[in-house]
Amino acid sequence: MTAAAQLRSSLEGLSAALESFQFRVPGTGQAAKERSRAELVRSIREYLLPRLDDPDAPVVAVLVGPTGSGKSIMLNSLAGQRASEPGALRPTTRSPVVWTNRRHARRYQTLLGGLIGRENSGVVAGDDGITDQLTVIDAPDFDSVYADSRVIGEQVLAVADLCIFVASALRYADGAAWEFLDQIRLRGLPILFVLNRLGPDPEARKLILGDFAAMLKDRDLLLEADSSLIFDVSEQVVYPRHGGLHADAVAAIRQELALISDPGLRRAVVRQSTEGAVAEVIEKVGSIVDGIAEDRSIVTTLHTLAEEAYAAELTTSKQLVQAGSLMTPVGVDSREALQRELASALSRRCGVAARNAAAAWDSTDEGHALLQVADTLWRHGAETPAVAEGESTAWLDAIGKSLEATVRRARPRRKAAAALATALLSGQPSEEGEADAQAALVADLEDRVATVLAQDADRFLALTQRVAISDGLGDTISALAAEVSAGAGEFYR
Ligand SMILES: Nc1nc2c(ncn2[C@@H]2O[C@H](COP(=O)(O)OP(=O)(O)OP(=O)(O)O)[C@@H](O)[C@H]2O)c(=O)[nH]1
Ligand SMILES: [Mg+2]
Repeated sequence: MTAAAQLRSSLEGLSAALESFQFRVPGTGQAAKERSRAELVRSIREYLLPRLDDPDAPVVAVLVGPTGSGKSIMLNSLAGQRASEPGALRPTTRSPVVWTNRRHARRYQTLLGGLIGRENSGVVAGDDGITDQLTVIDAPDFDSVYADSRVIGEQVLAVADLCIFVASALRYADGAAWEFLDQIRLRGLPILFVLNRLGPDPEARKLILGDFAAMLKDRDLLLEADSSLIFDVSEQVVYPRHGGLHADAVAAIRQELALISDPGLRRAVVRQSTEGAVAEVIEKVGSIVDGIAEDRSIVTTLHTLAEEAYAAELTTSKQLVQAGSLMTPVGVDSREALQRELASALSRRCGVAARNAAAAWDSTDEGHALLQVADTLWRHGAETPAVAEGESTAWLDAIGKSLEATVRRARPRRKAAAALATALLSGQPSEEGEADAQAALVADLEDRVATVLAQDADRFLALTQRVAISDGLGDTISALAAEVSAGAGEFYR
């Protein structure tokens, strides 16, 4: 197998393992854990695998930056056409716009899990020479009031080979931008910096550009605090015809992007961005594996808490049976009434166990959250009365059977059985019957209490099973990540 095929197949395996489960334990970290799992799958499935399959596909450059910095205007200026609608209302671009060559347009129809094709977005295809080897995507901002803007921005970033960061000279130093840039840097993406809307005063321009360059250098985003590494664009008229600036304003940026047509440079860019993406995947797998371990330990704890509550209740119930106080069979002499009373006593014990188990869960964050979705756990299960009914009938039948040898006729035997049951439930074994046989009947009752409790406990245990992540999956994922890492070592050697 070639190094590329090897890396590809280990990434496939890793992605499949990451898709084979979900973080289901509710509570504080769940949403974040699920998001990072999904992001990881996306960057493998939507970026790395297609990229490794087709290294000669156009380089994807993504325009990113704060809302209103001029990203859409920048795309229109590069394209010389109204590709993306710019606007005064913030934010304007709500879903990505792809500017590409007709030959490549089909590639992007299904990109980004259907994000493209929504209202006000889509694929704009033309025949500009620069798009032979380059596709530019205008992304939504990352800092607007719309939370989904940010999520979409991150998804677009995941498929990028290159970033064009557009900042506005009016406001280039704010927090959200740095946070976002950090994310890009972690991903190892090459970045071009554009400072837009600079004023005409040369002194002020020098100052602002120098300041911006120094800030980028401070954050390891530029090698040198050298303002010539930043593309400067003056505030100027936006042509209504194409919603962009005069071609001269972006000539230097276009020239830089045109270098991509050099196969060597393109390979280097793709290499840097895929290598960065692989490194990021491997790093993020670590926190997924930690998350799995965390979920597993929470599930074990909850499982144990429920088991302990039911085990404690079984002990108590057995003591009650021995003491003759599981129920008070006062005035109960008919078999039907006894059966009913015993069944409801068994359900009551389950109710006590359930309340204790739920209270134990409630004292933990995750247990509390699980109880929000399963609030019937505070009471005995809906099936429990029927199960209790069955067990109490079976116990009375067993008593009847034990009397078959001594009381031959059915009617008197029923009466005798009710009397013996009453005696046993009161903790006062009858003097007439055999002691051994009576002890066995008490033991049988204890077993039946255990059966009813166990089926009631199953509700708790089934719920923990439902949110549990299977044993060994964390190790499997770690091993697959190690394989990816080894494959990358070979491939990027
Ligand atoms: N006159 C002038 N206006 C500009 C210039 N650059 C940006 N603008 C203004 O900034 C506004 C926002 O530009 P857009 O290109 O829509 O900004 P954006 O970064 O795409 O914003 P979002 O889509 O919200 O993220 C435009 O409506 C223009 O009025 C410029 O060089 N000259
Ligand atoms: Mg825009």
